[in-house]
Amino acid sequence: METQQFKDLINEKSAAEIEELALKINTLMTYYRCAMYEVETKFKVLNEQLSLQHEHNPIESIKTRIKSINSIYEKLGRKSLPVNLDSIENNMYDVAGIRVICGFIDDIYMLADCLVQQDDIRLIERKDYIKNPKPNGYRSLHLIVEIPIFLCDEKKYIKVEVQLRTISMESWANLEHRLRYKKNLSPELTQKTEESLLKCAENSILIDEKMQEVRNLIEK
Ligand code: 0O2
Repeated sequence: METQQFKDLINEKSAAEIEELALKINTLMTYYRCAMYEVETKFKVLNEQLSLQHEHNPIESIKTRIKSINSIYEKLGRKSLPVNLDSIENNMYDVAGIRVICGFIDDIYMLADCLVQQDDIRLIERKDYIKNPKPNGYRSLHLIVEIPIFLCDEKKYIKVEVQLRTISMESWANLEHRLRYKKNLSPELTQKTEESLLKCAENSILIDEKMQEVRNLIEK
């Protein structure tokens, strides 16, 4: 698919036009990278400030990633959306992604609130898969935000996807992702795997709840 769509994109274009398109794609990806750094910095600042107030760092770690051009084209194609630069800007919400991993569930909501209250942040979408886990057991808080980046001659709002999770949500999601790509499982084994993953997800909820309880007890 990717190859065909890429061919469509550059079809019948001159070398100069292809070069111009490549430059535009690079520029757009740079905007996404800058926006991702801006959001990452905001979380680092919050972590510093909140660690002074609460005597612990709410953030365990932060991961960032920019979606590859191939994955972007693949997703646009899968969703039957036009494959061009405007379509990326208008229809893709997760080109720039940042994942914030916390020790405790309360910290997730506190950090999310602190972020969206900032006056340069526009909240586009909020999906709470912690209160409403996916049927397979997936949990995380997802935010789509827009943040301005300041260029020489303009201010441009860019979308960034933020995923906030606890350590146990992160390890469950990583393992589930790896197992999902194991091919050639029999239907019986697939069903067993799904059931076991759901059990693991239930146990991971218990771990998060217990950890939160222990912290509440200590902080009282
Ligand atoms: P990657 O490489 O992590 O970016 P869409 O994004 O349009 O496909 P939707 O409903 O808008 O779907 O997004 P959703 O499901 O709220 O969140 C998408 C992202 O959340 C995924 O990105 C994963 O990172 C994560 N995610 C959602 N569901 C699951 C799940 O069941 N298991 C795991 N491990 N991760 C999940 P991508 O694009 O799939 O991949």
